[in-house]
Amino acid sequence: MADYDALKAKIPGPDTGIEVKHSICAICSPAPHCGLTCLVKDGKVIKVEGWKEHPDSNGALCTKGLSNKEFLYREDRILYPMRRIGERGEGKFERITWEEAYAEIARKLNGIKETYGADKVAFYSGYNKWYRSMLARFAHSFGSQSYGTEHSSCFASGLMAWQCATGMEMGMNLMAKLFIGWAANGYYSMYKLPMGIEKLKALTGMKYIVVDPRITPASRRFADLHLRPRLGTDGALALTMANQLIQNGWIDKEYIDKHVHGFDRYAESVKQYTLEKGEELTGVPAADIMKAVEMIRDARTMSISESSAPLAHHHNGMQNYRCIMSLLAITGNIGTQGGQNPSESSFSERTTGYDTHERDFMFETYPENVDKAVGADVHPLWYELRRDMQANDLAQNILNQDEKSIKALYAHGMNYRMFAEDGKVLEAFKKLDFFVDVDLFMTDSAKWADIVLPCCTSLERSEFKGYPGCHIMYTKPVVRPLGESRRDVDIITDLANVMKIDDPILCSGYENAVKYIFRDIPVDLDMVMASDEVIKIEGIEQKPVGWYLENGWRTPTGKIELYSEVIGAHPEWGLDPLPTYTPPINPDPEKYPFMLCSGARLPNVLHSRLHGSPWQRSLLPDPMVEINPADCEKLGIELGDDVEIVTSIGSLKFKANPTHTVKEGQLFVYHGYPERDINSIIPYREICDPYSGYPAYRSVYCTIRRAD
Ligand SMILES: Nc1nc2c(c(=O)[nH]1)N[C@H]1C(S)=C(S)[C@@H](COP(=O)(O)OP(=O)(O)OC[C@H]3O[C@@H](n4cnc5c(=O)[nH]c(N)nc54)[C@H](O)[C@@H]3O)O[C@H]1N2
Ligand SMILES: Nc1nc2c(c(=O)[nH]1)N[C@H]1C(S)=C(S)[C@@H](COP(=O)(O)OP(=O)(O)OC[C@H]3O[C@@H](n4cnc5c(=O)[nH]c(N)nc54)[C@H](O)[C@@H]3O)O[C@H]1N2
Ligand SMILES: [Mo]
Repeated sequence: MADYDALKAKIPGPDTGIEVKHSICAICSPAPHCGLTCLVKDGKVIKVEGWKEHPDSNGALCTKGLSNKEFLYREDRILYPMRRIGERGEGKFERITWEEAYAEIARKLNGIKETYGADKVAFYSGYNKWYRSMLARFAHSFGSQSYGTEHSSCFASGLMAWQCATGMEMGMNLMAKLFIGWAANGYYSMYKLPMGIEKLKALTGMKYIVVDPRITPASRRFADLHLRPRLGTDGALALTMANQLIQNGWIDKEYIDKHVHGFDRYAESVKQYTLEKGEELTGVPAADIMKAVEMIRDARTMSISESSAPLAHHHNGMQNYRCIMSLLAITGNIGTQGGQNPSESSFSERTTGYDTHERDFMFETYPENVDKAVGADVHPLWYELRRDMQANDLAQNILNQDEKSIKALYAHGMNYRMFAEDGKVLEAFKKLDFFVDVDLFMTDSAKWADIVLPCCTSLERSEFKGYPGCHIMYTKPVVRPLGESRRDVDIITDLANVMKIDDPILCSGYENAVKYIFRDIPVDLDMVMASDEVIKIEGIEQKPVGWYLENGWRTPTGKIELYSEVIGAHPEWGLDPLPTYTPPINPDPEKYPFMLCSGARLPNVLHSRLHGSPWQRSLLPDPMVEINPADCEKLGIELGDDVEIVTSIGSLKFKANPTHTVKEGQLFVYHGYPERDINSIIPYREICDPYSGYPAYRSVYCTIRRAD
């Protein structure tokens, strides 16, 4: 330690040869993208720590962020463009030049456009966000609506629920008297949120209800009340609470009369959810439901966590979400001080406080007279509200092998293991005429591509990055890109040019595109590009709280819609305009008595990214299933035993991890372990959410037995 301090005191200095440079961590979602201080020697990163002066992360870094060096130098980094020479999936490739790669991609994609139509090419992005506006425009200018992303399983379902209710994206509010952490454990998924909550609880005395079947760090540290419903029954819990609030007159009648559409129909439909029925459906004792209702009555202001995944990953996910958010509508907590308010505008999926022309940039070349985006026929509400591809429907679309089938896939960051029933995705890869994947690593998905292109990490590139409080920065590479790897955005620009796409703005490259996107924002981007600092943009006016209540929401009625007119206008969809509850689907209750939740977050890994990083992997090396000790006793299972989980489409072995943190009858496993791919046994179509198209990763009926 002393040696390190002595070394640090000398930095930067000619005698150490160590330079100090700044960048951002892009391993996890854009919400944090924490600032990094990188120590660089001989052109290599030798250490990464938090950037103390960064206005958003202030020097903090999580375990994932601390492994940026391991991530950058992962052994399977792709260094050159590659062309497949073996069978699909075999992993045999030859090195080619960038020019050869671009020429071949241009020939193949333009050939498919000529023979079958541009709409037979799909464009996809995995979890990464920073290049997405370029990729969407590339797809649209090429002539395809089928641009899709990991939003097909993440974040968009909650957004769609809010689009139905207010027409806008909404954000939670930590200045409420009561906060409900509904399916939220930020300690593992977003460490900055609990840090803020801890401070505010102490400062303002905010009350906190946790709704989570599991005992978690959040429930232990925050919960004034912890409700533990069965997985996927949150809609029933929320409607039971709503019924009590209405029956007891603990709602904001004046606000409802003025601002809420469809209240009478809603009130009528929730009458069936008596306390007894609520307890029966959710497993939460009626007395506890009543305690929560009384806390809402006493609070006056209330906010509820937004859920990108755990509430959405169910057959009834989006409806459950609508049921929960309806509690805010009937208590007068939407668009008010201390309630849920529209999110400050975002750039590149990060809340910033300024409103750019990013969506126009993405959609102004959207092709109209072509086949609709993949999934539009199966999940019409998705298409109505999003206009892009529901990527979960892509495999089936390809396997159908009909006139609507996609022939070629151009992807940045394709990870087939993120999809439920992912064996079908591999089957679909086999059927493609052409498949390109751009990734950092030679992943098990890239091995199925015809051409694999190497991109670079945030430490090797420049990008514009917005932060709350009207901040913007342009990062600088801290080391040269490894091998011949390039920025995703440059690959898209180069291809657009080689393919002769008629779109001068796209073809002029990322920096120019961002200037176009920022054209009405009072900031000189050349100055931002020249600076090493995070810059605050002055002179941006924010809409005052209550503005939308006064001026109308972006819904057909201009009001907060409990009864969605968007859904109501399409009875042929068979979807309910009201927030209603349906139980998760069990194909055979006798055979499948357990409920499986796959994919709650672990602090040390992020999806497929860090299982290959030895340091992170060592923190939880074995794929485990968490199971209640009472269930273990019944089944004769002990810690570390090999057990088998069986669903309607397959079975998989795990090590047993008995724990009181999970409820009886429920099992928790974690996704991302390549050798125990839980998504290989999660059915998709039979149990997916008909509103959003999301997989039901978190409420899969199954059974478990010893694997002797
Ligand atoms: N069972 C189960 N499945 C789930 C979930 C669950 O809870 N349970 N969660 C779902 C959710 S919410 C999400 S968000 C998805 C996430 O799933 P994915 O989108 O698959 O996420 P990753 O595996 O992190 O990233 C995808 C790929 O991007 C590559 N990559 C990393 N950085 C870059 C870059 O800068 N450029 C390019 N081109 N590629 C890069 C990675 O190497 C990886 O191959 O998984 C979903 N799947
Ligand atoms: N370390 C790490 N951080 C991540 C990620 C990662 O992979 N690793 N992924 C990022 C991504 S893409 C996402 S989408 C977010 C997700 O982050 P979060 O939204 O925080 O999601 P989870 O941790 O999956 O789930 C939170 C809690 O919901 C509970 N839960 C699960 N199902 C239900 C249910 O049906 N009802 C209720 N009431 N509770 C339920 C779980 O027990 C869990 O404790 O995390 C992001 N942050
Ligand atoms: Mo996600």
